Amino acid sequence: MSDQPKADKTGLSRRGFLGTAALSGAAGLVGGTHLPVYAKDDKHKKGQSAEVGPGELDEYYAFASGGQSGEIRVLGLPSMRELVRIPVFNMCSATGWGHTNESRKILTEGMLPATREYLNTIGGVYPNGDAHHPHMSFTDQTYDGRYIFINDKANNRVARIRCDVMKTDKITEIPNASGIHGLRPQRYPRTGYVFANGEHIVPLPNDGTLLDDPKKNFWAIYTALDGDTMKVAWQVQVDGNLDNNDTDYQGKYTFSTCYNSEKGLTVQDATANEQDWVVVFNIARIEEAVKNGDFKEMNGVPVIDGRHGSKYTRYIPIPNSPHGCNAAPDGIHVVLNGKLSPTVSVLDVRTLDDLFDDKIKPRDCIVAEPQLGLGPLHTAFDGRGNAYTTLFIDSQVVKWNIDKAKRAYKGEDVDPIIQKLDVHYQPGHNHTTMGETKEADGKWLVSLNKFSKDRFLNVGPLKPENDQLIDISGDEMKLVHDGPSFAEPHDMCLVHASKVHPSRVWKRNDPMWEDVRKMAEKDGVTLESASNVIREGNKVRVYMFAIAPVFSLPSFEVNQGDEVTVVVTNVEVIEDLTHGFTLEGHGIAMEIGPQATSSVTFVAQKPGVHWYYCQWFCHALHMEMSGQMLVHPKKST
Ligand code: K7E
Ligand code: CUA
Repeated sequence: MSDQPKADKTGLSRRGFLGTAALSGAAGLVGGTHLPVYAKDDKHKKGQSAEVGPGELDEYYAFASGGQSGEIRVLGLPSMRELVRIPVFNMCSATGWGHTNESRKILTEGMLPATREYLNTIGGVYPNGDAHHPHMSFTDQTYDGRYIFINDKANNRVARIRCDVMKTDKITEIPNASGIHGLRPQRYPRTGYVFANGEHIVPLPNDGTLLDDPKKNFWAIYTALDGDTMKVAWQVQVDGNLDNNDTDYQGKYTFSTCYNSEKGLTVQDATANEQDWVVVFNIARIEEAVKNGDFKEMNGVPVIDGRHGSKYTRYIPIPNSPHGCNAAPDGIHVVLNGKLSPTVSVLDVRTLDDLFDDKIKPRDCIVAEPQLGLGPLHTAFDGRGNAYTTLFIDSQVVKWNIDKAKRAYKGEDVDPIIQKLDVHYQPGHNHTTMGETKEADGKWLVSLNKFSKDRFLNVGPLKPENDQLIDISGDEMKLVHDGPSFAEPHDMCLVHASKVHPSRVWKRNDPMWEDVRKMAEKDGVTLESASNVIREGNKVRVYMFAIAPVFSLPSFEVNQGDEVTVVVTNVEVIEDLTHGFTLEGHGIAMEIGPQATSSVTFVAQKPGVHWYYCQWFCHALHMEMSGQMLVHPKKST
């Protein structure tokens, strides 16, 4: 680690910064350059191997959020090879996500009426999303391989991804809240609830009636969705704003940090207080409130008053503008990461019953507060009692021991810090293998660094981030791999491969194309053997199937102005034989996996011959897998 550039507290690489200044001074260059750092020995090869040979499989899936790209990326770990991308909140040129009827249904069905109205003015679906926090569903405190849930901060949504086919199947817009940020699935007994919080304070309801006096009129909302139905179960109105959240291992409490207890609208206002807080939500009491009607209904969901003095919440003061919120796999401790304070605060969940019964004071729930370094953002765990906290400003990951931190808090003369490792540069999230489950195995840690600066070939002003793989299996953390990533895997969830069981081909009765199957039945068409053009007024439905290297319809004819729906079924039964349907000049491309059906609807506006072709390489005669849509011009009257 010592041969790498060190970062200083301004967030600049000291070597990069000085190097730039020195070089541009000496050579009279404008802009300067960086000295490359070459790999020069194999010291990092000691410890466990991150090498996954050709044809070998990784031990873990990494589900990485795509940040502003709005998608999920699936990587293999420890190789860090990117395996697939799952479109979620984005539109996807390769798979047609956002264009096919199946995906547009998923993208619109869970939207609020006002949003749908707005979306009609921009093409019907949101083209973007800001995906931060992917987490797998749990059963009995560990991953169960059913779903990944992820938030969209940009457009206030929560999505669910089916792990059997690795596709998004539900998206819900969260009413009343703004800037859906923290997201965590319930760990016990199962998911269950998916908790998501709104980072930004807004009027309640946010309908234009209360636009001023934020301290009096603006609120943050904590939401519990039902992970099975993806409907909002309840919401809680709180003081301050909300940032990151987590849940306990017992199914009793869920927590969310607040960095803006001031309810300030500017940075100065929002950082004025020395302490903000973590809000603790009492799930059983809130469920009682829903049952007993102690709530206001707003946009169709029960909103419970959880402001100071409420029996449903408690506010525990935490220094200072805390950010990450991480429950340890011991099922007892929750780490609140201080951000503007060099400390993290450790909460013991066993104290919370007494806190809610008013037998103790909020700060009595804090059992350790080690000083770790500058800018603690997120903490991960190895299941051996150690914690790994990212220090954004110091550009380090610090390994520390929870028990020692507790002893130090009680006044014993022990240093909880075990090791600090430089990372490159400015880490946000970090994540350990299985580290948010009771099966935390302490093998690997990934540090998701926000800046790569000089670590990779220069690609211009917009650089990749750097996801670094760290071996934590031994006593010392060892940095073993730099992984450039583009805009911007924000967080990831590292799941042992034995937990996930994806299908090899689709099942023909998948609910994904239920609508199209019903439509075909009405039209008297069998999707698997279809070569039909059905006309109903100016609506035309074109059914075909795909088998390498042909579409069952080599051409079809429509009239200018017709609304055309093309339905393609891939009848291949073997693995990895994906077809596609791209219609030239119409902005239409869709993926059709083996045994899947996909459909798309458009208006045939341009008279002439328009070729369609298969865009997924499928056969030696893949280039020949094509056909023509003939559009007859409108008769002039
Ligand atoms: Cu730390 Cu959105 Cu996860 Cu950013 S939050 S780092
Ligand atoms: Cu079918 Cu390429």
